[in-house]
Amino acid sequence: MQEVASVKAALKAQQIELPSWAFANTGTRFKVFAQPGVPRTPLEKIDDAAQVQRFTGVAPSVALHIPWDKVSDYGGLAKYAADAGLSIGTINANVFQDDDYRLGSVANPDPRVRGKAIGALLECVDVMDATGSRDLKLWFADGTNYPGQDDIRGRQDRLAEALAQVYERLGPDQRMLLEYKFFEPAFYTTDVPDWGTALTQCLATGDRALVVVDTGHHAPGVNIEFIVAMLLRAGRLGGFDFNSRFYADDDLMVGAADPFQLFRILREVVRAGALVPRDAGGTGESTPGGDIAFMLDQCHNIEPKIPGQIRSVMNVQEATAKALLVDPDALAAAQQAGDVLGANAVLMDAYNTDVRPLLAEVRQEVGLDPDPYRAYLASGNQERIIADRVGGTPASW
Ligand code: RM4
Ligand code: MN
Repeated sequence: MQEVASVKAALKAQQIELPSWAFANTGTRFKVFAQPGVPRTPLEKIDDAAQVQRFTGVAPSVALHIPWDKVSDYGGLAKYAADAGLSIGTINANVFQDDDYRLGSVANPDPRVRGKAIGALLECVDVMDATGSRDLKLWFADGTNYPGQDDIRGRQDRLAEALAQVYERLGPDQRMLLEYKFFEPAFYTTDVPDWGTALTQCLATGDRALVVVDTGHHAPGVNIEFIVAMLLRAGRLGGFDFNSRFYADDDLMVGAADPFQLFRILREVVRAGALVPRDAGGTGESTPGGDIAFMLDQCHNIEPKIPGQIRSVMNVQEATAKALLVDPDALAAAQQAGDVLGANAVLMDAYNTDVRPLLAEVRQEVGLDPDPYRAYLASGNQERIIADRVGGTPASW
């Protein structure tokens, strides 16, 4: 069995990053349902993220999306976050919501549009400099809808050129995270559709170009933990965008659709000793490719947003605790002996453990309420923001 003390230490050292956009009004292409009390400004999004951190204690950073979180003073924004006990996490570049990007951004056939997109990415690096953010996350909506529409290889060349140009601008401690997604909004080819393409582009770009696995960005049935194991082995896993999907890129709460898959993914992370960041204590050690950013990338379209984020963090913690409970010696022995059922049982024993009491203890040991979700509901914050945030324009897509 795993030492309870080391499991607890790892759970206390775990860090999960919150997406600023999770607190905004979001929806499908059919309807965005507005919710009362939604933040009107990036500062109010930080206030909401601070609530999640206040009750969970493992969510100390918030990711921004530019231009959704555009402000005139990024240093001031970072200071505001620091005063709220948070740091600014990953900077997400949005080069998909401008008319110019109809045929793509960095892979667009028009050099003028490519230049504009690269300019937007370089601006994100300025934001990183001003906020102290480490990671630039790139997701491109680029692709084509019809066979013959554009040259598949030419688009890869344009993409490579853009990545190289932006990489060049990064500071020595900054990283580029490249995210893939198999389709949507493009329906025929997508320029970064899978981990093979993302990894190939990263390898050509540089050591600090790493792949991001968004759990919702795969075809049904894809073995995501296998991809995670491969990227970890190559030292090229930069981070996760956690969410769940029943069908496509559903952006539902992580652990809601398939907690077993989440466990299997986190088990590979634990197996690689990559759970907790460098210098954070606990049992993990960093991988050669650098630390892994554990980010949520979700939309709470019909459920309340702060509680949705708290529930998501708790879901990641539960899957992590189970992954930490896998007995590596018993597993290795069973694998070595060719004991198929025995090896599987080691994993399933861990997965089937009710880890909620353990997590309640962990929280109490660091002075938190054992049940962050109920504690938040009882705190009165939801009523307060609903009463306070009247007027203005709620943040939305
Ligand atoms: C994309 C991708 C990005 C996220 C945007 C909102 O599908 O997952 O990570 O920033 O959506
Ligand atoms: Mn994502």
